[in-house]
Amino acid sequence: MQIIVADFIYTPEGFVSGHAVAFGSTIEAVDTLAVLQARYPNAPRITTPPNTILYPGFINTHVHLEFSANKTTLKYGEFMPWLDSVITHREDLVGACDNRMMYQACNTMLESGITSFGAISSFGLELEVCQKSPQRVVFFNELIGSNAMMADMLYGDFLERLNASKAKAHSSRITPAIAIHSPYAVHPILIQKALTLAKQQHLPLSAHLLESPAEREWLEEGAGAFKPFFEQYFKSSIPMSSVEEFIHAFDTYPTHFTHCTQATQRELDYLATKGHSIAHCPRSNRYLGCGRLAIESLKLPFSVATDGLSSNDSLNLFDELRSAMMLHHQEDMTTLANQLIESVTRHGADALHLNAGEIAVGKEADFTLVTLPDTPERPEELALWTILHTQSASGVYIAGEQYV
Ligand code: MCF
Ligand code: FE
Repeated sequence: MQIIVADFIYTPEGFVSGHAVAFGSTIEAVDTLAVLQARYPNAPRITTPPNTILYPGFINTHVHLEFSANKTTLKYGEFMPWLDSVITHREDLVGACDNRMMYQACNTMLESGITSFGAISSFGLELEVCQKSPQRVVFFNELIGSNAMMADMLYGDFLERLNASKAKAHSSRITPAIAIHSPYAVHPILIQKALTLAKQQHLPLSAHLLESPAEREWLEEGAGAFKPFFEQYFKSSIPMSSVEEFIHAFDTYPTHFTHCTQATQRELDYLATKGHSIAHCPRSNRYLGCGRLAIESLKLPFSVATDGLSSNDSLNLFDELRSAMMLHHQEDMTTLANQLIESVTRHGADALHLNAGEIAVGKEADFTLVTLPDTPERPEELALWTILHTQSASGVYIAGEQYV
């Protein structure tokens, strides 16, 4: 048992001062230091620098580690040219991405206070890195493929990867999970099989959804930039699912949908009625020309996430949060900053089925410490100064152990 003291603690009731947290691998108590010292007289005390805020560990719900080698290879600006460049360079990029590079990616996330992340795994190549990384990893095995003739083979390969991640679950902080790539790239037969499995085994589930204008045009009209792409690579010229069919397939299982930048208000409201959530990736959406998710009118929870280096310039969560501040430039600054912090804590934990994301008794002792450069004049601006002034966390704890 240890006791940590900080000038401010981000609790479900808001920022509190004059408090401390007693913890082992989970949080035991949140109270004044005097009360905690009386209750745990032998617990060592951890002090933090002035103007430090104790947050629950931050959660990045959507990242593709296998694409970490990309710097100047993939084409940014518009979705379809990007996707073409992924198809052209995928082998080289994935080949160039070794474990060292993926450790580096995990470490960048750790230094920016990310204690848990959702790894979207296309090939299972990051499994060893995720097993060894100190962070909690929800390992989303990706199911992708539109050719019905190949369905059995693709599903078999997916099951093998899923089982490999299950085998690591006991010796690491990995949770096995499923990612259905998207409505345009996965055959309905495969979608049904994966959904049945996720429901039976209560596995976290995620899917890219309505990311680009081209995706919408293809799903609705079978036209636009996706048409020549599908004709060329898949010898098919009609979409496999409509938007409605795809969305309705998930009705009875809460799913974490990524992007949704091109979803209508009606579709977003429908997703809200079914208990779903959204991974919102501001820089990825900007770099792939996908538009802005109107977070101000969402009725469902969202988490801010980095996506992979395939559509970003860093995996630093503070960079992402600052970008969100710029993208949603019409929002009130302090309100938005508070929403963004909630998105990478409580909402991220809910989306990934983690018992984390809150400084509350019984939750995992995952902490991110942020030290502000000066004394905050107004306490209501703590979230804002956190986002604007921080490049890296001043301390990171996972399961009660210090890593930064
Ligand atoms: O989230 C971004 C953009 N949307 C879709 N896919 C990916 C993203 N970053 C990497 N990807 C991967 C995806 O997992 O790129 C491949 C898939 O393996 C695209 S193939 C349709
Ligand atoms: Fe993605």
